[in-house]
Amino acid sequence: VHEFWSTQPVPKSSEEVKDDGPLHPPLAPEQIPKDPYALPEGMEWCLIDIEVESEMKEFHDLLLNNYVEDADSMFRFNYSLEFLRWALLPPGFNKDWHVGVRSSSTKELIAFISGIPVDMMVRDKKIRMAEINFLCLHKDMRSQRMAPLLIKEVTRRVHLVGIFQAVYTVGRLLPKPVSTCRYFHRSLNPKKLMDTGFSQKLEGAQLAKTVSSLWLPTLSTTPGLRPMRKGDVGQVRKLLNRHLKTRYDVLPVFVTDAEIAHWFLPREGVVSTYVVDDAEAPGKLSDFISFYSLPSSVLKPVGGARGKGVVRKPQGVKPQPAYTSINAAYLFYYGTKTDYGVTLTEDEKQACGSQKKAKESVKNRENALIKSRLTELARDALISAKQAGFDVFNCLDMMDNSMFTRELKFGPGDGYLRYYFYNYRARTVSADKIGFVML
Ligand code: JJ1
Repeated sequence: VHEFWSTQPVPKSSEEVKDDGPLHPPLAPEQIPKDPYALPEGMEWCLIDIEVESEMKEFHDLLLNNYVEDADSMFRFNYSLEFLRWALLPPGFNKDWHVGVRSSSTKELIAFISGIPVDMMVRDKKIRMAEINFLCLHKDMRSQRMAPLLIKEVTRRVHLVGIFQAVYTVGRLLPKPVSTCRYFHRSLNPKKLMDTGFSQKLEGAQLAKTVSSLWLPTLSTTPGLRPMRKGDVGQVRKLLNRHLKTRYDVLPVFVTDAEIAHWFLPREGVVSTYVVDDAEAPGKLSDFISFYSLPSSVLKPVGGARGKGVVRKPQGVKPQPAYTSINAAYLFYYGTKTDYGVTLTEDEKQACGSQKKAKESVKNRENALIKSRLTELARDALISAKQAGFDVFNCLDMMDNSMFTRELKFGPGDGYLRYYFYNYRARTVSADKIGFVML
């Protein structure tokens, strides 16, 4: 069934994984092919230099017309140029991992795959991995068995620097996910979402009721909330690493301040990060939250919409304005202090009856505190996103997100995101233990 994946170091779908570890040991240098894999006649490998504007435009164009769509092909991810630079040029990036394929005759870019390095923790083990993303094949090139070649080629290049594990996410089911997460959506501009077919169309009293229930204030409520600045980098690194390590089983480790600066300092139209600058101890941060901007093109524009960002059908009898794009914010990382100093009095310990019960009781109270803190932070993220003109706020049911999605009126989407490792067999991880966000 899986002509390609059955040849790769990934667990079989049928296999029940009992413990964690590599499927094969590191390869010796002589086991790694020196030359790129052979491409079909008429195609050639190339590198996309992310710092060269013209090459970036070609890459951006490939994604714009050919990248990920929802199940009904109504929307397609539309990553901005600035976003792609952010995603592919983190500290320690490797330019050889920005791999393209061109048509030999026209030199048109017809496929792409990328990797960036990441230090991952999988339960108690720290593993240097390649994070593989933006695998994209031109629509005219589908079903020519090209994806396996791109995957093998990027794998070869990753092997050359002594890395033998990778992490990737896919909407579809392949052998074999380490975790399955579901998308959740929070409407910020419900009418536009209905007009574009993103959410179910409502009318009359139902519409009015929904719109008013989704109302948000214009100002955030957490005292001391402000955009992150350079001087916050060190504290954000500590908050984040601590939060990830104490709460989740699969998580990246941010080793340097340069990585934090790269991933979190606000970039207009790309990533927003807010920190909570404690009023009691000015300059000491207690929490932060971030989200990134990833619009989707509307593939089947329908009439009825009015206002900015609309197109008119040429020479129609009646103008049929329609939206061409949905501005979506996606929850990125957050960190909140994890030590709330919850302790039980002697009497309370007695009442618990056992050590185990007492520990559980502390955990429950801590979780209740984290839940209310995160809910307030996430509500402020919704408020900022709405003020910034986003139409919808998306997240997965990963991390501690399920603590606030219901209260903040997120609803489940029809999309899933599955997490996979290459050459690492790991026991299944529940969505709420995934602490690693892919762009
Ligand atoms: O965006 C997604 N679904 C939307 C649109 C569905 C249109 C019909 N198929 C959706 N909308 C409902 C929103 C509603 C708002 C009010 C509350 C209730 C919900 O469900 C989905 C995610 O749900 N997106 C996709 O399917 C895109 C692909 C996701 C896989 C990404 C793979 C990335 C691989 C690279 O790392």
